[in-house]
Amino acid sequence: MNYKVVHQLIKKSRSVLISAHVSPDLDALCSELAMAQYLRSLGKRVHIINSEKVPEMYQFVKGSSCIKTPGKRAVPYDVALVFDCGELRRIGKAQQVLDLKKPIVNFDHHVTNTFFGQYNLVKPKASSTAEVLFDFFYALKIPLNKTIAELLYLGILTDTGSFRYENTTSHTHRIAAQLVDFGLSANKLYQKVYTRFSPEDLGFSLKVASNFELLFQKKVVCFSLSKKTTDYAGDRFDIRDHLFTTFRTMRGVEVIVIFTQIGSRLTKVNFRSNGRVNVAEVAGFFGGGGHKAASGCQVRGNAKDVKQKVLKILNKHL
Ligand SMILES: [Mn+2]
Repeated sequence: MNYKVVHQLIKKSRSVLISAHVSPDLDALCSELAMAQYLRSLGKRVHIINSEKVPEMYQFVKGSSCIKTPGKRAVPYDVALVFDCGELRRIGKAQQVLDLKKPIVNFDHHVTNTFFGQYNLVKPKASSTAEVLFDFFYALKIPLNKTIAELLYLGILTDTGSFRYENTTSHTHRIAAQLVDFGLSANKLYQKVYTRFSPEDLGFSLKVASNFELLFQKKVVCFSLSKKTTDYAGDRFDIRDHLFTTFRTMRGVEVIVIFTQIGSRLTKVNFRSNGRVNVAEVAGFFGGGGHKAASGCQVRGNAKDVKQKVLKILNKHL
């Protein structure tokens, strides 16, 4: 890993651009904010520019109000740090502020990463980008503080599904232990992330959940959602996330797949695997990407046709 080279590059720059993927999750946001904290402690000017504003459900994260969306003006910077993106185009509209003459550092953990940076700190075995960033700080003996520890913990907590997914290793737990030692409360952080449904929202989500379909000897749980359903919650909560979390607990289930028709001839497909089936391969077949246990793609066609095509390929991986 080019830790030292990247650190030199950061240290000699005056202004740093930070970005992460569209529809950011907590791993993306918290990695950005943890790095920003460190850079500010070095006296750097930091611009965090994401494609969209921070979703309401993540606005509790300390410092998230400093994250901006691309404006009309160019942002002057010396180096760009991109977090949690398998490909550069995943930063969406933030590409507008990129100056391709300036170096890009790619911090990530997607197996499908394209190594788009001049420097690539990519660890497909890491649970999260927050874990990659922890390793970066650790290797360079950079001291952390409680705020950074909380941010990294949130990234790891959510990308491992609260330390339940296959990407959780002994290394992940050792890092978590070191972070908790900064005096953070695992319970409080858990509550902030997961105890957040209004009675109406939870009722709605459970109603949607009751429309599940079981396929292939009950190994696959399938949902076909309308855009109206996925839009219902706005950015208060992510209904797909809730369905995934709920249905992972069903005995014998290998894969959960959600089809959402997002255009007249465009369907979004999201996969989660309980560990045995590599859903990055299935999404990859349709031009998408992700991780072994969490992936997605967009396929041309209405939900019904896409479902048929995707399930056929998925069946081969069971
Ligand atoms: Mn991630």
